[in-house]
Parts: sequence; structure tokens; C-alpha cells
Amino acid sequence: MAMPPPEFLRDIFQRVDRDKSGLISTNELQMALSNGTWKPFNAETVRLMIGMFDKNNTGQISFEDFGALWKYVTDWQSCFKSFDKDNSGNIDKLELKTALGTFGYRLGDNTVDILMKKFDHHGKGTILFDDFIHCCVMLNLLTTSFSQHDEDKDGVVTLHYEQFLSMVFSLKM
Ligand SMILES: [Ca+2]
Ligand SMILES: [Ca+2]
Repeated sequence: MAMPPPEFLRDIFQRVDRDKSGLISTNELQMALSNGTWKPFNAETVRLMIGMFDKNNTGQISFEDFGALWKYVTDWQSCFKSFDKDNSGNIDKLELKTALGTFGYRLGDNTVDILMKKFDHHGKGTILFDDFIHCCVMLNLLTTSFSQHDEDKDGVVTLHYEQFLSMVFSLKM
């Protein structure tokens, strides 16, 4: 999707920035996003997104960062819609498996089951928009980290205890 004109972004930014501080906080972003239910947007997902686009490490989003964040969210929205084949507003196991396959992950049913269980925060056997982003971002971080250790790309790594710890704790999540 192309970037919208700056006036359009400025207008959204000002509505999201409720206290008019010129920066978007975690709370403000959380209130602005919807997962399709009345429940608040997953705070972990909000935190991950702020971390990704907060160039100055202030924990908040400035207008300069906002365009990229806006594009990221709208791209995820269309991605979510395209994988929600039955238009139920959520992703079931089969839809998740198809989505992850399309992203290039070859995961067996057991692994998809584990992901469903971990990210199904409302306990209905389906994943909502916010948890879908969370799931995909974490999978991507873990896969990237694993590949860095898997030098011969055979899908197997040998890690010492402390290498494992440093691998996990250096993840931005
Ligand atoms: Ca603010
Ligand atoms: Ca669905």
C-alpha cells in the first residue's frame, strides 16, 4: 500500500495523541487500535510495535515515526483479512497454517497447535488481529535468531546453555 499524504497522517496522529503531547504513548496507541472486539488491544503487541518504530528509544512514537507505523498496521490489517477466509473476524487453526505456509514457515500440526494455544488469548480456539501480529512477529524474531546460529542451514543448531540464554535474552520482545 502506498503512503498516504502527510495531511492525512497528521490528522490521524493528532486524534491518536489524546493528551496533545506531540508523542504517541503505549496507552494512546492501545486505545487507537482495535482487534475487532470490545476488549483492549493486546498490550504486548502494542509494546512490540512501539519498540519497532520508536527510532529515538523514548518509548513513544513521534510524528516522524508515525508514517511507517501506520503503514505497518494497515499492511497487517489487509494481511489478516486475506487469511481470514471465512470472514469470521478471527483466524482459526487452518487459516493460521495457511498463513504461516505462505510466509515460508514449514511447521507441523503440533507446532501450529502450540502457537494456537499460546496466542489464543480469548480461549475460543481462534486468534484475533492483535494476537496474530504478535504471533507472526515473535515467530519471525525467533526464526531469524535461530538462522543466525544455523550456519549450514540444515535446520539444526547446537547451543551451549549460555549461548541459548544470550540468544533468548537478546531478542527484542
Ligand atoms: Ca501523547
Ligand atoms: Ca476465520
